[in-house]
Amino acid sequence: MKNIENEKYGAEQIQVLEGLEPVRVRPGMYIGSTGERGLHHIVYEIVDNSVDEALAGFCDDIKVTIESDNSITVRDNGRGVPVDVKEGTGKSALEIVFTVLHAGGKFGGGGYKVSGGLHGVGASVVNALSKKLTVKVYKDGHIYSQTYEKGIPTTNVSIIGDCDKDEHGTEVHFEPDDTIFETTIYNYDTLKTRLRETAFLTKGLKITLKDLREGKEKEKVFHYEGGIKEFVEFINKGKKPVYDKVFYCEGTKDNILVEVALQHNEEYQEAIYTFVNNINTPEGGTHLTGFKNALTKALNDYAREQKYLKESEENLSGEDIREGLTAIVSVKIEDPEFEGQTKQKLGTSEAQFAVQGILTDNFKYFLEQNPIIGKSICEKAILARKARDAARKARDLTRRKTALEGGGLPGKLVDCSERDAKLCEIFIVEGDSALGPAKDGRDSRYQAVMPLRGKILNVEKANEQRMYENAEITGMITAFGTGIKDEFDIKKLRYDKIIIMTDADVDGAHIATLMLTFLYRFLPQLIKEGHVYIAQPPLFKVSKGKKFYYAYSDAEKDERVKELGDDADVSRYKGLGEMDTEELAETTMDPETRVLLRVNMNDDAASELDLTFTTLMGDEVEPRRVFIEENAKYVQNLDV
Ligand code: TTJ
Repeated sequence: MKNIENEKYGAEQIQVLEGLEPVRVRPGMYIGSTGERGLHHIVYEIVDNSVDEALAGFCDDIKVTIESDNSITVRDNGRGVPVDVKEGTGKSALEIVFTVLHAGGKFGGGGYKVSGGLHGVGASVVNALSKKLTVKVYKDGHIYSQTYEKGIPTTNVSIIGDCDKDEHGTEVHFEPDDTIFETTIYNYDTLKTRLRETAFLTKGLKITLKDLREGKEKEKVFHYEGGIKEFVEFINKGKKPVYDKVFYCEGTKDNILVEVALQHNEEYQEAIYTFVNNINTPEGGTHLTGFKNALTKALNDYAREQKYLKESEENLSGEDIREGLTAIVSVKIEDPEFEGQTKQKLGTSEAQFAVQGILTDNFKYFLEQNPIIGKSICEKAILARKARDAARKARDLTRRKTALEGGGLPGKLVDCSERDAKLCEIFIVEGDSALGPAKDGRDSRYQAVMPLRGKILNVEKANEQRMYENAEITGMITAFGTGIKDEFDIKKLRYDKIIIMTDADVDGAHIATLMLTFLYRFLPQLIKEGHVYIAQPPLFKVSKGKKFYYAYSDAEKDERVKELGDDADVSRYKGLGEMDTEELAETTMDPETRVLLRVNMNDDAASELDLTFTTLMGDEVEPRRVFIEENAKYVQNLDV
């Protein structure tokens, strides 16, 4: 850490832009949503200020606490937000940071800012959305403090006590406003995943997450001297690495700081996570392009030098080289430019050449220094090429075959009659026993049904060729109509809703998880654009005389029994097949009365497959949904 006396910043550096009313009027515009995601976002918003201080070299310890009342405290050991009065405003810099939109410290050179950047909206937004916020600054032997309610100061900045002369840092405590947020209950695991990622990306920074809520008390420390190198080890844990070492390099070019870490594992998926100023860029951009170019060129050069590739053979493709690759590409840029529809794609062209240059040199050197590793990477890529050629042949064959079968639609599909895709739905049904009631219970104009036999292929574990040989998978792709990979075309989607309908038991949840994994890997656009749903069949029917209720959880069942009296009749549905046509239609299929979960993708933290679920109609959280949420992330560890 640099010495705290080295640099002096003052209130002049704080830029003043506009007032806070719009934030409370349209919170979604500033933090994306007022749901669980937005609630967690405001924590990152505050923490990112401390991370900036760490990136500037003045802070190496951040503590985040979920207090017993679901309020949050963030404390760092940085220089402390300036408290001096900004000329011309009569206000302290501290007050400006917390009450003026887009006010933040401007670093004079060498400062890579996380906060106030791509997603960063600043501390004032968090303040505006908090019932109460208190900030304390520890510096020069004093504790300065100010409090606010809904963003409005309720005290002046004043000294409320003394501290050790050498102590320095900032502490913010806030209570999210429950009239703004749909929920104010924090999820420890959500914060954990994101804070762990932040710690991986900022080597040496120690982040402590503490939960003080009754019955949930726990604490975790994230501190990685190896930074993204340890991140790659973490992601590859539980997979078989092709070689022991993790490649790592760092360098600076054009004032862009570049770090890359990578290691191959024996699986087939590529998992490349890219970051700009610690912010995940799921759409990639120039840094990703530079990475791919360098890797492809360096490995092909090496493979030729070592004669692993014959002169008559073509270069290995980037895709072949990246099979089973886990990589992190992290760049720090002072003023990054973003492009694309959602402004999430890095556009800064210098970043491509910085990553390309630094990686090419370092990776070539690494291969030369580690010939055994070099050989195994080349062999893996050559094998991948062979498998890909075979897969292409299998795919062509599948395509030709379906075309020959007339109309191209799979035989198992029970289609609907409507041709306007916007009105159509397809139910993917587990097992043949549920097919009958589903077929009879549907509205055949708008609802199609397709059965899955047994457990579908776990695409995390299979190579592409096996996928094209799998009838369940190719049948679904054909039925959906969009094609995959280069041929994917959302306009050809034959159903607006793809509804996964499985038994309400562990096997059913597992099948739903495998389905989601398949869709996530091969047709992610369908999830992104909100076409994928999970049906929610009831778990119980509680009846007495002519009166009956369906219940979707144990709690709901108990409530209904209480209502109808202890002599009520309770039947448990073990599977879809146990419901008669009318029951299945009413509870699970009829748009007027059913409950559906819509599947969303969450990319707040990059390294975990994170699917979230929005309930349409009703808000019962039942065990199966929890199972899917838990296991969608870990499906690669499940064996089929
Ligand atoms: C800015 O330049 C002058 C010296 O201090 C720099 C600064 O503001 N550092 C800083 C801010 N460290 N920590 C923060 C901070 C911490 C939290 C938890 C919340 C906010 C808004 C800022």
